[in-house]
Amino acid sequence: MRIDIITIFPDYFAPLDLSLIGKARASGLLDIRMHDLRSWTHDRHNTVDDTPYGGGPGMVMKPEPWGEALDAVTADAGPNVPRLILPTPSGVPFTQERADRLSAEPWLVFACGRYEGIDSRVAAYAAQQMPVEELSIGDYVLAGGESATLVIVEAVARLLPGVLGNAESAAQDSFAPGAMENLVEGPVYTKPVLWRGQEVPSVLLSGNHGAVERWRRDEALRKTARNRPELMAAIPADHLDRRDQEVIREARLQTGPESMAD
Ligand code: JQB
Repeated sequence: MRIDIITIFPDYFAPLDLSLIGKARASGLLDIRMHDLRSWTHDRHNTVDDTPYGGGPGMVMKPEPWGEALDAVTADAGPNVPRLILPTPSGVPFTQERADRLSAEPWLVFACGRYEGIDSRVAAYAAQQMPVEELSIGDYVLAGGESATLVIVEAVARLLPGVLGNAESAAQDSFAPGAMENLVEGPVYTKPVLWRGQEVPSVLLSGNHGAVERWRRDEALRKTARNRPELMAAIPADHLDRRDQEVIREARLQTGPESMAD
């Protein structure tokens, strides 16, 4: 997969040299290219922002450097067109399902805004040339699109064949299609069996795979009920066996049906 990232802070992406993604790049599985938006400015101060029409606080990114950047980055590929990702707090929620779909794309371009965002004509122009997705990584306000881009690139890259060491792992993640529905992961343990007075739950040492799987599901249900009541509510009733229902009822008695999140 090829990924181009357009930003006024190319240094922000130094982490993409590390770990899984760094290795995938070194091996040629991932071709990530950073571009400094200011290289498509023409004034002495490399200006990328201006005051907002209609007034209001802050600055807005000027369309001209973005237009030139998108033209240049998408030019060197003949008939191939990339998918443009625009991280923005007003975007469609980025989910594991979106990560899966993006991981099947051959070429993604990320446009990282700053200030109060990018002049809206840039997205409209880009949409005439290529598929465009405005995505949000969550309901909080960041200072720019760079950290959101890092999040999306990591979530997508780890799904590429050969990037994750163990091909099994990605399929078993919480939120992965076909994982334990939409349950969060329960607790995990490794050696030593006794650490600072705490023992690993004995069922995990029992060698009884059926019992281990049942216990893991119990713990996942408990943690989901506690931390993510909205995920719990979305599980179809016919996906819950009698033991599931018992575990959930117990979890609700522990904290009460509403105040579970805190
Ligand atoms: C500028 C961004 C996010 C990109 C994602 C997420 O956009 C703004 N609007 C009002 C005030 C401040 C900003 C800052 N800003 C470009 C930009 C924020 C992405 C962003 C995002 N994806 N929160 N914030 N989930």
